[in-house]
Amino acid sequence: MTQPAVDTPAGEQQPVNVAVTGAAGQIGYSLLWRLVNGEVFGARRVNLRLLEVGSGLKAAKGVAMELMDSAFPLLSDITITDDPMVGFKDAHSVFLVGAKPRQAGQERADLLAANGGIFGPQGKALNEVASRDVRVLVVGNPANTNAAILAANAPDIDPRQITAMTRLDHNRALGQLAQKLDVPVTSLSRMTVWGNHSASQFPDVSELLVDGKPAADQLDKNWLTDEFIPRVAKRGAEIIEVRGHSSAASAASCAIDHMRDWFNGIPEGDWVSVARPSDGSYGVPEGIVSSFPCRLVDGQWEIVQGLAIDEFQRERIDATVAELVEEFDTVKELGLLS
Ligand code: NAX
Repeated sequence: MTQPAVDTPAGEQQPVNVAVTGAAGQIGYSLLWRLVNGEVFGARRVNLRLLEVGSGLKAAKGVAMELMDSAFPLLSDITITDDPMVGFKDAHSVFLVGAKPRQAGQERADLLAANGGIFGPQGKALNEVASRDVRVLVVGNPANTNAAILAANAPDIDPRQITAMTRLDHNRALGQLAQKLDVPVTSLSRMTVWGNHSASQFPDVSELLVDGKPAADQLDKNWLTDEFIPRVAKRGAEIIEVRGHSSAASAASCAIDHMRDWFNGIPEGDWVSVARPSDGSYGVPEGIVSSFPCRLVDGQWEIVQGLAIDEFQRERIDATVAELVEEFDTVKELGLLS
């Protein structure tokens, strides 16, 4: 279903095709408005593809109606569909937000299998119809392993173009640190989150800089291990307890940060946390989608090399990677990687 285009000024650049799954969900409702306001794709006009399951199509239509009512000059066209082959056609930027939530009492393997039923076919569709330079961000949980399934099912797309979101964990860490150090977040650089977007993740301040100077001596070790690391790792559960719903606006905002940086670059000398297929760096097995410190090189997220890893870091990285390996082995046994 295609909505009539909102009038747009003639742009000099080609429009960008942006697909969002889970478009009628709560993250989608915060995300979509910021995809058409120019902050990610600059002055390029945007063709939005809203993907939903059948039962979500009516609500997606309502969201599209509100987008039209907002009269964004850069919004060119909206397509609403439940078919990834339609939604991903020639897509340049893809946000995979829709996923199967964990049911009460559900085994992890069953959750992985249910999501494999979504991300396997979506990977195949991307492989077949997306633009060859497509940039993909998986938000739907379990995000890392969903991205691994996706990458395995899209063999013709460079695995570096398939990422999962740990930018929310990264930004949560920056928020906590800025408060503790009483500085603006803009004073902080070189924060790293390693591993899985789960409670096993390792928010690591070993390389953190405050106004360009090492921050580690300004932070108490006990505060880091007993308060900071668990608070960042369990922030999602804390938000649910206090707000009564899972993180939505913050997740959307961090998805915007991730894709904006991917299209526009990050400050010289800094890095951000990106979950991408491992190339074996820092002892993380290849194929596993793990969070790493990453910089952009020729438009691709490359893992920052040569960081010294001490015993404490090694233990924490190994623990979160072990969880990812277990998830990867499960989806492999379930035949979801091809
Ligand atoms: P909602 O339940 O509000 O929305 C999800 C939407 O996805 C629903 O409208 C549903 O119909 C749709 N959907 C399901 N399967 C689909 C498919 N195959 N194709 C298209 N649409 C489909 O969830 P919301 O709060 O928006 O969260 C979405 C996902 O983000 C969840 O998996 C959630 O766990 C995950 N999160 C990931 C975060 C991260 O940092 N990586 C943080 C926030 C969030 O928890």
